[in-house]
Amino acid sequence: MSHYKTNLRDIEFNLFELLEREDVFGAAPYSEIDLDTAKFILREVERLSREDLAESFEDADRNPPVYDPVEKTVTMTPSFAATYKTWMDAEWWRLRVLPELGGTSAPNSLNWALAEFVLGANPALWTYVGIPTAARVIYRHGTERDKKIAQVAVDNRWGATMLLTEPDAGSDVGAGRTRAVANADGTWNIHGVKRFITAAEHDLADNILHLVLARPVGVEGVGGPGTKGLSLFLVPKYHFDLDTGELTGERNGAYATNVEKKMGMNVSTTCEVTLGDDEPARGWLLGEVHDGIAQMFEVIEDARMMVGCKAVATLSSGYLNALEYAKQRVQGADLTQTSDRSAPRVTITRHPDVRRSLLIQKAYTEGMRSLILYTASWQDEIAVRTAAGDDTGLAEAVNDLLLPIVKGYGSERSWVILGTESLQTFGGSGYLRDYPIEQYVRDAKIDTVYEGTTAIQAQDLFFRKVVRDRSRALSHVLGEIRTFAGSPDPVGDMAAERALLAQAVADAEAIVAKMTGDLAAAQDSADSIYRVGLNATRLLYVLGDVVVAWLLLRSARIAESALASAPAPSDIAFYRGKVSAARFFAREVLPTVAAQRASALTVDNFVMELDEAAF
Ligand code: ST9
Repeated sequence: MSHYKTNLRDIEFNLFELLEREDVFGAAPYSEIDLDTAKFILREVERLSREDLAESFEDADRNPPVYDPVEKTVTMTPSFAATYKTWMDAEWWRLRVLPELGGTSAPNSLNWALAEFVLGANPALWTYVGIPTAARVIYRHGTERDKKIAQVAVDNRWGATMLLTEPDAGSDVGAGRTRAVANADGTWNIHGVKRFITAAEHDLADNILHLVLARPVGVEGVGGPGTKGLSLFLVPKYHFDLDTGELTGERNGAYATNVEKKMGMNVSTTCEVTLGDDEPARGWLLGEVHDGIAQMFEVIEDARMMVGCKAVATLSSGYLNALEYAKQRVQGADLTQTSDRSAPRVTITRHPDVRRSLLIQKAYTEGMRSLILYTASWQDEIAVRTAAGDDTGLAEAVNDLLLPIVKGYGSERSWVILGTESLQTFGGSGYLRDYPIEQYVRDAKIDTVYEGTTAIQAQDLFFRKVVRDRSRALSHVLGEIRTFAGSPDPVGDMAAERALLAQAVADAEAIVAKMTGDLAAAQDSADSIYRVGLNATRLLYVLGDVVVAWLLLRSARIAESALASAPAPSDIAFYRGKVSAARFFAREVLPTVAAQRASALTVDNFVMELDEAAF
């Protein structure tokens, strides 16, 4: 039986009842994907993920890929290689490929809904299917030559990687030392060592296209210090004929010189890549312009969305596995009968603390699923507006604002809830390999780390997405939430929860005001910026909780209306669950925002002044 438990009903609720995607599906630029087609694809990918893609999840963890340090090659786990082939042959990945490259343009809201299934079934699979994203970025920024490379890579289903990180350049990408030297024939030779590179070596595809950040040397006006001195190069594992796309059989000098041993995601190879050591590593400058960090960030933004989606996909299956276990596990008597030693034993779903735990798992899972699909709906908006020639400024700003919340908040909350609530529901059994939860926890931890740590997401959120944006997107989103919180509820009885939401918005705004004030004060007293740094992750979590509470309460309002108008009997429990999850989240989580506000206002630089010896 599959480890993977899906929630297609909730995904459809989000797309069609909460986010009204039927207005977008079937219209330009998504005329090929109408509502019926979208529903069919959702059902197909849900089934494929649960029945087929999930199959190698456990085997590939226990029997990870084998690295040969002499040949510098990796032999993948056979069962996982079969899963990869199943997914590639199913062709659904082409919904993410640009139409210009032979793909079908599907709305991002649909694509991220599908991604949840794949990432929940077998999260590492996604890391080997980077080519749709890589090809999109190459096509957008490339010359005719680069577009041809993108086409060849898609047609031949090559692997793709992103090579940013180096041993001494992790969060600080601008500290990278990999160099690029121009050749007379227009190619470049790359020299350096990259670390923590996902999927940089495997035998799943005939070739791998590395997207490499390197610093050009010897060219006037480019290659300076920091991220702005980096350019992006296309460096294949094997050389190929640029006209025909055929592999020449000649190896390029980009080798996996180590594969890391890790806590989880064991089938996703994490490689050290040495470029240009014994043999030259030749590549092409993307678009013949030195704009590497901006180009790479288009890949990074996609990957950050992916990480948030992966985290929530795993939490969702973790919760549903815990729920199934709790419904069967008989242990102890009902709390009202504990003094009666002969009282019947009950399933643990009868115990208050288990109910609390299940409901918080459900609320975070469903609220963060809404967060991801809400963000994706802004990405749909950008595409629709672009196609119509309309201004995309606000849509882009809101998407940018939400991305660090999706990645940073989504990964942190998922990992913590998986470990403290989902695993805990199983008691001692959760610690065993008999159940998938222990692997979920191991596989999910990386989500808070790669693609920019939580601290990086928090800084990105405040400095770039709030301050640099002059709060345009933040004001828009908080304004929407305030309007919702203040509006009457025709059918439900959630006035108290809406009042909690209104208060939480005010608390969040007070934290932003405090941080903005500290930032302004840094002009006179530089160390005032430390206070901003001390509050940054707090703001990330607070805004995440506020947005998630809002989406849950909006969902509850829709569910209450549906319940008031005689829904299908099979839907009654679903809608009641939506209402209860929102109510519970509002009452449990929103009051904590006030406590965060109180703490935020008291942050003090004594933390920074403390002697290291005193830690
Ligand atoms: C990694 C791999 O962790 C994990 C693998 C996951 C699996 C991937 C799955 C596949 C997905 C698809 C992939 C396709 C191909 C690959 C497949 C691989 C499997 N938004 O603030 P400044 C830009 S990889 C947009 O001054 P600093 C912008 O151009 C490692 N752009 O920064 C800006 O210029 P301007 C992941 C942004 O102080 C310029 O950068 N590593 C954003 O110089 C400079 O900005 C990380 O994520 C943004 N949010 O540098 C690094 N931010 O201002 C984490 C910056 O003029 N570190 N730009 O617009 C950071 O993000 C740092 O904050 C820093 C700081 C490097 C940006």
